[in-house]
Amino acid sequence: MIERVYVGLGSNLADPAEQLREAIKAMSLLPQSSLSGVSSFYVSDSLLPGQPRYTNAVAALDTSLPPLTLLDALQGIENDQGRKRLERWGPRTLDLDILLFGDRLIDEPRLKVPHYQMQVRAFVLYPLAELAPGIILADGRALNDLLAQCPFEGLERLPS
Ligand code: A4P
Ligand code: MG
Repeated sequence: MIERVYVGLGSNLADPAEQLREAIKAMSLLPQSSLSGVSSFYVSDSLLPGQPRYTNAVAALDTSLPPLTLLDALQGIENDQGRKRLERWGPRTLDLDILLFGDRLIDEPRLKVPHYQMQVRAFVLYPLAELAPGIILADGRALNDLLAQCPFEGLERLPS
């Protein structure tokens, strides 16, 4: 079964936009998968003070990989791009989060989907809306309602 997955990308070190482009190329080479869209890139302040600004985007992937296999593959891409998991929440060259996985609700120790914080993150919701306008999440929430609660303020969309 092929399912549509939305992956959030973020970077705030080592030329973030280039990190995102490399990650997108790597995702396009994943087995049993095809990349079907990439949003604009957006720049915003870190949620945590004292860190460089982040560049974020969302990619759409059609895949028949099972969720944990895809998570392993995405973590492999993070590691290949030099991410050091020294501190949780620390600055990172690349963070790949599975936002939505078809119409699944996943609650496993290593994987929670929909991503637990997406509803409060403009840098996730606005790029997602470019690829999936009007989508209803597996838990019944409407993206449009989440957008209405989450101001665009503070996001800068980079020209493509
Ligand atoms: N995990 C559980 N669910 C998922 C999922 N849906 N997708 C587990 C991916 N991973 C998931 O993640 C920790 C563990 O979460 C993984 O081992 C996986 O099994 P991590 O990537 O190792 O750690 P992290 O990135 O430090 O934590 P997290 O929670 O992903 O960090 P956040 O919440 O993404 O915060 N400001 C702006 N403007 N833009 C940003 O992108 N990002 C952060 C990092 C802070 N501020 C930011 C941004
Ligand atoms: Mg993460």
